[in-house]
Order: sequence, then C-alpha cells, then structure tokens
Amino acid sequence: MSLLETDGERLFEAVSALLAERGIATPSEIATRRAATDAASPGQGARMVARAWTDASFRARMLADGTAAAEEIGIPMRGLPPLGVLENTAETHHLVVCTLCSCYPRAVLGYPPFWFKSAGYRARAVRDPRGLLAEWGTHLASGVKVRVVDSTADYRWMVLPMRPAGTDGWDAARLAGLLREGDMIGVTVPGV
Ligand SMILES: [Co+2]
Repeated sequence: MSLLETDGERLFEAVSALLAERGIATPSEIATRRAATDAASPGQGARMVARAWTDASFRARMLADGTAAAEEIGIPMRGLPPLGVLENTAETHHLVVCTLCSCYPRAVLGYPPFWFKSAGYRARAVRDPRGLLAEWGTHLASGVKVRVVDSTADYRWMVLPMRPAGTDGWDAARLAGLLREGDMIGVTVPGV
C-alpha cells in the first residue's frame, strides 16, 4: 500500500476489483470512465465553442449533434444522455436550467456550479429570466428573445454563444480562454 493511498482510493480499488471479478466492467472500461470524469471541466465545452467559432463545418455538425461533435474532439460521451447545442444569435438568447434538479452536461462543463442547483435559480430562470440575467450583468437588447430550455435526465443542453467582437484573427486556443462556464449555460455572454 502506498503512503498516498486514501480511504476513497482503497474503496475505488475494491469496487473496481469486484466489478471486474463479476464481469460487469473491465479494468480498462473503468479506467476510461475515470479519466473522462477527471477531464470533465468547462475547458472541454470551451474547446468545442472555440472550434465552432473557427470552423464552420464543425459548427454545423455541433448544432446537428452535440454528442458526435464532442466525441470528434476527443471528449468521451459514451453512456451519457445526448447533448444538444443551442445557438445564440442576435435575435435569440438561450438560457439553460434544470427545473427539476441539477441535470448538467457534465462531460463538457464538469460538475454543476452551486447556483445551478439552487431553488432560486431554477425558479427564476423560468419566471423572470431577464431579471435573473440582469443580476449576472447580462443586459440584452429589448428586441432579443430569451428562450429558456430545460435540461433533463434524458437530454442535456449547452449554449453556443456568439463570438465576441474584437476577436478577429484569434486562434481557437485564445478564443477558448475567453469562455467561462456561465457563457455556455447562457447566464453570461463572453466578451474581450
Ligand atoms: Co436535473
């Protein structure tokens, strides 16, 4: 036993060994899933968005099938609910909420932030989305339609925000650095 081993690590090893012994999951399947969980963060969603901003054909594929687009850039999606991508435009702004609990596209955004799970966010996103957005400092022009979309256990959503002005010539890595998790849920919009 390594000195660095914790109770959690020992539990993980014991459960993994049992799953393998009973033929439920192979060690390599468990390792793959663990690596995917460790890699899940808003940085993955940011990579997708930045790629969409710089590659029109990827953008089209991402809007058609978020799961396939995520897998195309190496984000493991196997066994997860389908991922849908909502495109923000000058006419329509999308805001994602799980009204029931905290369904979140974890593979591409990591664990849901505390506010996403709060009763206040869940209720106000539906009742008063513009008021909620204003508290986040997101002021939309009066002509912009706000569309609130419910993430569920069966279907997860992320937002493809509009590329900010002043980023002409930026490469995908630099664009990805602009994005915060809220931009991909629609509470905020990216800016330079
Ligand atoms: Co939920």
